[in-house]
Amino acid sequence: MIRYLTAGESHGKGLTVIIDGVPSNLKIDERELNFILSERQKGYGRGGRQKIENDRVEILSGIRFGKTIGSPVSVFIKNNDYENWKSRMSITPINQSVDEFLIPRPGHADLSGGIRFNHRDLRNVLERASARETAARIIAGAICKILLKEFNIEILGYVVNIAGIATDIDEGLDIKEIIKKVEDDKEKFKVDLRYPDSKKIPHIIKKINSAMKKGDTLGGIIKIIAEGVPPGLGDYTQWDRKLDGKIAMSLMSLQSIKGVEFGAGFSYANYSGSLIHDAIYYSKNKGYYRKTNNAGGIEGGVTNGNKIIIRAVVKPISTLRKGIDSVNIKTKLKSRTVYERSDVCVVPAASVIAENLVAIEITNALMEHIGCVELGLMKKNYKSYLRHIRNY
Ligand code: EPS
Repeated sequence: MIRYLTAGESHGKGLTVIIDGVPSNLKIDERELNFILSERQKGYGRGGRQKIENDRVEILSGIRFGKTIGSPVSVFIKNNDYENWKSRMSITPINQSVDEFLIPRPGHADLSGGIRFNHRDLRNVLERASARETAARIIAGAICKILLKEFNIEILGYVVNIAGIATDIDEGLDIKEIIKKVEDDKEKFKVDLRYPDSKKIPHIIKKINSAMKKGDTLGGIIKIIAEGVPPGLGDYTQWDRKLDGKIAMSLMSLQSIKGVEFGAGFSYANYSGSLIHDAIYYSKNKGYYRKTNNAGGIEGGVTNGNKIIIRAVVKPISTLRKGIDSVNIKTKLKSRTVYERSDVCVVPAASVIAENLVAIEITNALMEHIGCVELGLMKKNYKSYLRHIRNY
């Protein structure tokens, strides 16, 4: 089972992730991990911080001669910005006063986190609550994605709505086709939105530019799809073993996510059961199959062999240049939030992170099912499981 923990502050020395339970004999190319980090940093509407950072992994353990050895993998990612924050983020006491962060941003963890840990300088909260932490977390997912590729399981996260400009052009397309659209548009518009509908991209760019000018922020909806996932992963027998529950928790823990749905999701409310459930058919060639996939590939917490389809809503981030009404926690006086710097739109970045988080949960379900911690043995067991599916 993959377990992982991250540590590190946004403007501290750097971020660390320890990933426990990675199977042995998996080839890991540092360049692939660095590529994921660079994807996370992209997206039209990102802020100034991404110009300072050039995230790179420093692998500290668990890999030898380019392959995992079954020991915990630990990775460090340096914060370049630390140079500008050395005294304000000093680990040892210093003899000078530093500005305290006293005006909590609505929507951020500032106020609730301050109350929880009894911090009077809310910097202690925001440094850890920041989405910078995802640079470390995404590495756990990237390693899982590399593992899943060995089993022909592919996952893609992309964007289907920014600031209300929505598309369903992706429906029915497979991962390769969506990637092609996204790549073509990147070339055409010279912006990276991970949004597959070229007709609507100019409107989105306009919206982001206008939010930038106004000092505001924008949210949206991301979609994560997984292809090649066999039926039978996950479990219905206990609440904490359900795969959709695990994926939802993982995604809800991603900064700025406020809702997650599978398949038809919230629109299930609008249909009667006879119209929305995916009727089951059988043919000798295909085995069991469905003509629809409203369940989004998971029934009863267990995969059913269809494409896994997940959507999650990303709120507009809570650091606004124009400020929002708040209260100074020292004076208790009405105040506007203070602006240091921020992103305008993090929806594309969220889709990259989400793709990798989903990979972790699918990996765990797969590893639990085929019960091995060595790649070759896992593959052997997987073959026999695929045979079982064909014969069922
Ligand atoms: C982020 C780094 C942060 C923010 C953002 C994401 O850097 P800084 O605070 O120095 O600008 O840009 O963090 C937040 C959205 C947040 O709410 O704190 C990153 O690397 O992803």
